[in-house]
Amino acid sequence: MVRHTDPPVTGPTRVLRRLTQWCLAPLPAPPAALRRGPMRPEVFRSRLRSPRLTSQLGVALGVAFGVCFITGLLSHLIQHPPGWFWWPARPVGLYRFTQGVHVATGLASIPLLGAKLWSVYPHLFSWPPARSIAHAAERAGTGVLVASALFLLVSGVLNISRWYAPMPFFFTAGHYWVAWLAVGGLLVHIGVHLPAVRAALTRPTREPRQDGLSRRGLLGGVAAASGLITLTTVGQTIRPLTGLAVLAPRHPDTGPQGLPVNRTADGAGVRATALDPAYRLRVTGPDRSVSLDLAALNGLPQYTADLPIACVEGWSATGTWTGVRLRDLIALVDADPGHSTALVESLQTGGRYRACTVAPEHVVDPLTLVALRLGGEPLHIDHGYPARLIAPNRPGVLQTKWISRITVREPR
Ligand code: HEM
Ligand SMILES: Nc1nc2c(c(=O)[nH]1)N[C@H]1C(S)=C(S)[C@@H](COP(=O)(O)O)O[C@H]1N2
Ligand SMILES: [Mo]
Repeated sequence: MVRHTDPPVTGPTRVLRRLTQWCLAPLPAPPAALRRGPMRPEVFRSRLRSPRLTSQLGVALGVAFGVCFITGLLSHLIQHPPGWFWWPARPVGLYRFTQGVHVATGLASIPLLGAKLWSVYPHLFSWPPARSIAHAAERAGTGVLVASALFLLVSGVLNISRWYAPMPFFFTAGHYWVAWLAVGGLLVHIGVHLPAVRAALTRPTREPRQDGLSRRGLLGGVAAASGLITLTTVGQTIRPLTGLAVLAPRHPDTGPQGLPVNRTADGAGVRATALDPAYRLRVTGPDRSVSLDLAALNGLPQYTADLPIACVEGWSATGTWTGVRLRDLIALVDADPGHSTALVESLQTGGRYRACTVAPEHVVDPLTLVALRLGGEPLHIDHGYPARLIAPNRPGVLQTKWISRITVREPR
């Protein structure tokens, strides 16, 4: 008779098996030092913590993060459009709305996340820390979710406060990739906990009468905190609420010509070239170019449009802009505006926002202007004198100031 013996296990399989045995083996009791601290039985006394509270906060947070992710992703796609992406020129204020929603839902999430973490943090001290490999993986996933959620809220707030110093990385790239981590973690988290959330939300509650704050009271407090943050910041983009915007980093009516300035002419290093009488705007088409001085630009048909600057940082403000239609400039070099893409470049020689690309939907739109005036006066130098792009439904970073060159490419 032949006896079967398992072949010797080597390499990674052996490591994995060891790890499983280690994880499944009963762990020794936590060290005495910890048992005196947060691992004492009954150390977390609040009767407010319950699966129902955690579930309700979780649903609210999940919705806020979902909206935040979709609006943030949209902003990313508009700024870095892949081939399949199309973004219309109308409605004029759609981006103003979606990015306003992004920043508002992000800010409103802060009290929600605080309360949610408070409701579950005693789990940090449970023993054993993991019951199985699956449980360990689930906890590690939750760790990634918590860390990335905190990162997004903190980096977002630092960015809109224009306090870039604590972020040694490029904000947009860090915020973008961590958003994917958070959403991945969130989907797994929802998958794992959905049955428990369902049960907690459908089970009829008989809450013990207790002194002090009730669950409803706590939820009301969290909702009030979120509401208050929204009310004191959303005025940076909703005009009638501007007076209440005491926590908003930007007020939409402070700045030269009644409009905020993102980067000044001195900051961009363009004061001398912008004021130089030898200034020319050069428009280059596939077959010919024109070079226009300020008098020539002012001699072309002028149009006026009320359009917002909708900064990615969540503030927005409407100005009354007057200037030349981009499509008219493109027609000057015999290109077809409906099928042209325009590269718009600034006098600014460096910097991330010195140039932008204008897709045909925007090029052909009659509201897309190379603006020479704001509120009837020549542009203030900080708003882009002598000429700046202003187009409907577009992030502020794509409204290039101090334009020096337009290069037309056709067909797309
Ligand atoms: C207080 C909270 C938040 C604030 C203040 C905030 C602020 C911002 C700002 C200012 C931008 C524009 C960046 C730029 O284009 O220069 C942005 C983009 C973005 N946000 Fe947030 N955010 C917050 C929370 C979140 C959360 C929770 C998520 C995801 C769940 C998220 C996902 C994104 C994404 C994907 C982008 C696009 C990044 C890119 O253009 O590459 N944000 N956010
Ligand atoms: N050349 C150039 N144009 C630029 C920028 C810049 O840094 N350089 N900043 C952009 C950003 S982020 C915004 S929000 C708008 C703000 O326009 P404003 O300063 O006239 O309000 O200008 C855009 N145009
Ligand atoms: Mo901006």
